[in-house]
Amino acid sequence: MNAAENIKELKSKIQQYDYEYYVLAQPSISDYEYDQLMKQLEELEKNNPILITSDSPTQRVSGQPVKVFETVRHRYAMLSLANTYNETELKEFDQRVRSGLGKDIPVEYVVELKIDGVAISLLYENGLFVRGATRGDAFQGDDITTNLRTIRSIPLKILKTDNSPASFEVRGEVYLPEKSFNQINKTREEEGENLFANPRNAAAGSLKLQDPKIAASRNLQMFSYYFYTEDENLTRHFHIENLKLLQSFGFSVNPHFQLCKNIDEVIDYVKEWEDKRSQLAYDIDGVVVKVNSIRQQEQLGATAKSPRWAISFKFKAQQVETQIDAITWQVGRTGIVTPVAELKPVFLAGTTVSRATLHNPDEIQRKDIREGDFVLIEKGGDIIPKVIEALKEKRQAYVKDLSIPAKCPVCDTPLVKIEGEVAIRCPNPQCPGQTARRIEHFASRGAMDIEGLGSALVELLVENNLINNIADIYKLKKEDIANLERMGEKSAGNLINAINKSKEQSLYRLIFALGIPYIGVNAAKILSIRFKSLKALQEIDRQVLESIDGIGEKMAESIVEFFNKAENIEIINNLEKAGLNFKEQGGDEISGGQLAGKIFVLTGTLPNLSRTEASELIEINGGKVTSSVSKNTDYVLTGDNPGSKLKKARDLGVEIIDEEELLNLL
Ligand code: 0OX
Repeated sequence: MNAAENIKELKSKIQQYDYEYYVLAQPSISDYEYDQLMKQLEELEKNNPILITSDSPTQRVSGQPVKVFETVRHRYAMLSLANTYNETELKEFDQRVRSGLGKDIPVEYVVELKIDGVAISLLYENGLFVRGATRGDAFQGDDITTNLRTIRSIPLKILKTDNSPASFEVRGEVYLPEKSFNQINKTREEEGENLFANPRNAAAGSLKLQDPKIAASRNLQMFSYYFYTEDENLTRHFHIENLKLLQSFGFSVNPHFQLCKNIDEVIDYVKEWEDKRSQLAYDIDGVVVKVNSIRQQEQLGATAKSPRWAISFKFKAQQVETQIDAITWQVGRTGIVTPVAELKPVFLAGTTVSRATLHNPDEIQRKDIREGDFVLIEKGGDIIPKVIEALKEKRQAYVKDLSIPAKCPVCDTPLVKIEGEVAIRCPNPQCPGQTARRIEHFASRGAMDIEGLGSALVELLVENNLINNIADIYKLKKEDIANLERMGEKSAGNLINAINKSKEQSLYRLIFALGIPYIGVNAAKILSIRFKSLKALQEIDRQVLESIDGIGEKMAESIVEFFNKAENIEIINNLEKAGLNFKEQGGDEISGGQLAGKIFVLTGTLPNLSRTEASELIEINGGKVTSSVSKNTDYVLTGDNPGSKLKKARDLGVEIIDEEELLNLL
């Protein structure tokens, strides 16, 4: 056998073994034998580089790290699913489907588990995986092919079949099994990095990594659940046949799909999985119901947002019972003191939980929660779960009433209760507890994103008097950090690099990072677009702030109060001296909104929004407004009496929208 034949045979063997291992979970050879085959292939390819093809199993991690992902347009819009939450809503969906198709026409449904991951589209040409993208805004997403190629349940080349389609697209969900998620978070904790809140966030973060080598180490997986093709020979008449076709091509299809003759069978399936979900090795957040007949799917069509032939049934958040060992009090960055339930560790939705927030003293009193109580806890989108209720029937006689602290648990300053608010607050701005939380917030991922500066290290730095406020971060020296417990030269060097890198962060992140009470990310974006510099914001008076759409009275008051304090001005001056970016550099910095990367041109008078308001709305949502129409323009927003820009848009075939359509885009 010559090298070419040898390589061909090895590739096909490994492809089959990958399929058995990663898709069927039924390996037929040992890991050792598999590794030997891989080694042989690598060796042969090394000696015959001309014979390396992109579908070779040795080429899953290939290409250089990417700086930015390219935007690609989807062939078929990636619509999202409408949600239902109860039986009645499912029956209403069934009624809508039936009346859409005509009375007495039989309808069958396919039910599938709703995988809680990241929706992805894969494109195949002549049997080869050529491109994969995220959902994005449904019409355009990010090209993340290099990272998707590392996922072993995505075939680089489809398995041999009689029907070799010229071109087709597959939709599916990339997810992270719970075990892998826990491992990733464990490592991140050990290395002082921010933890992922749940497996979905971890999967999304992994897919957006610039380096495919790291993505490959994350053990991402994919379940495929929809098939599109224009190839006449391939179009199956039923969705369930398409799922089987996908399996035969070597895609991993979740095995728990089922055909239902009517909506009652659908409801039975939903109930069955609501109970069984915790047995799975991955998260699901509901069930997806799809009309089985493709013809009927086409007849029903879609609304602007979602198909009319499919719906999701969302499960309630998972709950679990445990016991409160103690209730402790924690000081937040704005001085608010919150009660925290220290729990008997319990496993819930993928992680072991040992603390849960109790929000505020009023909530404890309203729900009558006490130390020693048995409670139900639930996880939302955050890492810290919440206590839903105390199981009063299980309460022991000795459980005592909870006393609300009169003094700050960290600095002993008498606490104050603010008029009209449920919270209690430590009024001492120098409180080390508050300082640590403020610094932690400043460094957090949504703010200045200083990798490695997590809560444990911040506490250590504050305890050792190395930092007393956010500006001190930029005065830290490598030696100061390297001398701390559990830190070495290398991690100290990494931290200094991350701190220096954060100086470039955009203005809205800086405004958010300052931790002005009531100013969240959205308000920070509005302020950065409106005032363009931190110095300008500092000078503004309350009336002007209040007149801005999206900035309420409370926010305006809080901003003015913040900039009136001498200690804050001193910190800001020190941040400026350290060289932080104090200026807004343009709309596209504010990324990640619904209109991310979209270029707009405005013409004419809009019915409700002024020109400035419309521009701000676009920019806050990540879009950019320019003055002249070109082939790069995505949308021309028109109102009454439009100018020549409208004609130019028509000539160039640029999409023309009105105010209502803009609001629909959002
Ligand atoms: C899921 C899931 C999501 C594809 C075409 C219309 C609806 N999260 O598991 N979406 C779909 O179907 C989309 N199916 C699923 N199973």
